[in-house]
Amino acid sequence: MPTPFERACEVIPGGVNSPVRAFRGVGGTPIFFESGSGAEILDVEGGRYIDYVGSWGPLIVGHAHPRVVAAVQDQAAKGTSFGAPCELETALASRVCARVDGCERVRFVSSGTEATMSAIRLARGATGRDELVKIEGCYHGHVDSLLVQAGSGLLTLGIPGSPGVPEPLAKLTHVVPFNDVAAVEALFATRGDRIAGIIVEPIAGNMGVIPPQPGYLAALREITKRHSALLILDEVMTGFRVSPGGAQQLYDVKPDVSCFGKVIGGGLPAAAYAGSAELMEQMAPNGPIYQAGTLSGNPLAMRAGIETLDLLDDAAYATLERRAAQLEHGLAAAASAASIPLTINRVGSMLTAFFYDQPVRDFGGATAADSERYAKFFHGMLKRGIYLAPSAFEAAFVSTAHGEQQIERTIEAAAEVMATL
Ligand code: KE4
Repeated sequence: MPTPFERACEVIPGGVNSPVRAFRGVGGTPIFFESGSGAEILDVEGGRYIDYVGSWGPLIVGHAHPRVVAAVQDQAAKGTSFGAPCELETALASRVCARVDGCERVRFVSSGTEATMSAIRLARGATGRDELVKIEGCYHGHVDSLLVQAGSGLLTLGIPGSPGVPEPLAKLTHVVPFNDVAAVEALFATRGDRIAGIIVEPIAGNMGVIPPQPGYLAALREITKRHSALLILDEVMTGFRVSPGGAQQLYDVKPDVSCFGKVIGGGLPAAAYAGSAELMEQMAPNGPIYQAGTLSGNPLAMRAGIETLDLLDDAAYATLERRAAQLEHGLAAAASAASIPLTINRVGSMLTAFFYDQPVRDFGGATAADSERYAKFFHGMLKRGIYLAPSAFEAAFVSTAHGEQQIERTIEAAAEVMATL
């Protein structure tokens, strides 16, 4: 009898609809899940796990939150999509504008990739410039212009990060290290008048969690302003997670364009890009810059997003902070007891434990960490009913549904596994 993965591999490339799910980063066979409730998920063989992937960030209030389920069920009974304006879009957009200082207009799309793709088109269209700057190790979805990697040597010109990305397009994107202001200054000194904008995860989450160094985001803001380029903060992961107003509120930096996703859809396909009225009204239909989408602002996703944001009150953020701190401290204590070098980077309810004895402040640090040891840790935890990201270069997410006992159980499991590493 073929396994679920074998059957999937017969009809889906690699058996998965997104590569990171394939367990290539940790080895082994991906688990097929069939249900989730609160902080726990059930696989098709009845295995139960405490879940720290949370669908890669959207499930900040846990799986199948009763209020989210009820809202989606209620909406589904009224029809799933109109392809026409619906007041739910206004309701969610208004919540975003109320929470995020400087957001006066919000355009919904269906994925974080669409949000960042639209944001860079807006930057290019609004400035009339073609070049972009991205940060090494930051991921913004599979946008051609952002699937580029650092060029060779001192050259910052991007080279394709994937076959299918045309070299001439990749060359328009410069790649500089995270937390390196001098590299940005030097780049703008020579090409500032050709750069449309910088896109950055304000807290890196796709090379593992790496917070910005003090002053880094403010420096990006100052340099882009000085060169009339746009600052795009990709808050697809951090938005509404690390604070009510996202990382930009936490670090008091105001971008020209913000990208949101994950939490804003509450587990359904919704994402957005947002900014001032002056800038955003340059998008069609009022402006000439084109972007569109059949299911943009989908009513089901709007309802799930509204319910999720409405559940994220001050008490919820306090709970997220308390539980994530409990996990961080417990993991650190377990590593110390086992004499295992561990660097934990955490901002609010997103964290990464690097098997490394130095601080991790950029891509070089993240890739110097011991990813093989992480793979062993991952499987040891899996055996003990704890589901972590199947990659050393991702974030673990704590939700409001993770209770103290579940965190304690996670820490006990970590202590057992670390003793075997
Ligand atoms: P999506 O197109 O996957 O909705 O969003 C792309 C994206 C944009 N910006 C940031 C900061 C992101 O983290 C992401 C997507 N994150 C990955 C994992 N960290 C999603 C998981 C996957 O690719 O399957």
